[in-house]
Amino acid sequence: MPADVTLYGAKTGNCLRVAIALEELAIAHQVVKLDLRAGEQRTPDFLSLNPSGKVPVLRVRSSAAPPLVLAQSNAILLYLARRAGGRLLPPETDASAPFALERFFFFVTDVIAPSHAAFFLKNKGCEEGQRLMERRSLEMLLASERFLQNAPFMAGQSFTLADIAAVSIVAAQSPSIDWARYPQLQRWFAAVMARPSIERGMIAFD
Ligand SMILES: N[C@@H](CCC(=O)N[C@@H](CS)C(=O)NCC(=O)O)C(=O)O
Repeated sequence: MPADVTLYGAKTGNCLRVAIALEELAIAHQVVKLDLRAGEQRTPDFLSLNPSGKVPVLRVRSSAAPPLVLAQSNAILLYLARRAGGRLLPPETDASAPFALERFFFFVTDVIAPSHAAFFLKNKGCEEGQRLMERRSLEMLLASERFLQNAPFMAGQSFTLADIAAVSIVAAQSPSIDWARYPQLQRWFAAVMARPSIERGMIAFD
C-alpha cells in the first residue's frame, strides 16, 4: 500500500484490533491518539473526518486518488485484509476461508458485542444487566477452546482476522479466565501474544 496511512484512535479494543492488523501486515502508518475522556472525538476537525465522532478512523492518502477515510473497526479490518491479498483472510480457494470469516464474526458479534453492552450498562448504573452481559461474553469466549483442538489458530493453520478479533477480548478478559481448564486457549494466547506485531499493536495508543 504505497500511501500515507493514519490511524486515529484511543486505547480501546476496536482501535487496538486495527493497530494490530496494520502491524501484522507491516503497513507503515502514523497513529494519532485521541483523548476520549476529554472529548477530542467531538472537535470540529475530527468530526469533519468522522461525523459520528467515534474512533477508530483510518485515513489513506495516495497521489493516485482522493483520500479514503474509513470508520467502523470491522470495515477497516476487512478493507486491510482485502488489500493485503490473502493475508489475514485465506484466499477464497482455501478450504479454511469460510471459517476465518465465521470465527471473525463469532468473536465480533458473540463475544465482543456483549462485552460492549456490559460496558454501556455499567455506565448506566445497571449492575444486573452488566453482570449478565459480562457472563454471556465470557461463556462465548470460552467456547472458542473447541476451535483450537486440532489447529494452532482460531480458523486453522494460519493467523487470520479471527485471531485479531479474539486476542484483544481474551487479553481484556484474561483475569476472569480459569486458564487451567482451557489448555488450548492458553497455548494459543501465549503464542499470539508473543508475535511482535501483536506486542507493537497492543501498545499503539500507550
Ligand atoms: N462500531 C464502531 C464503534 C465505534 C465506537 O463506539 N468507538 C468508541 C471507542 S471504542 C468511541 O469512539 N467512543 C467515543 C464516544 O462515543 O464518544 C466500530 O467498531 O468502530
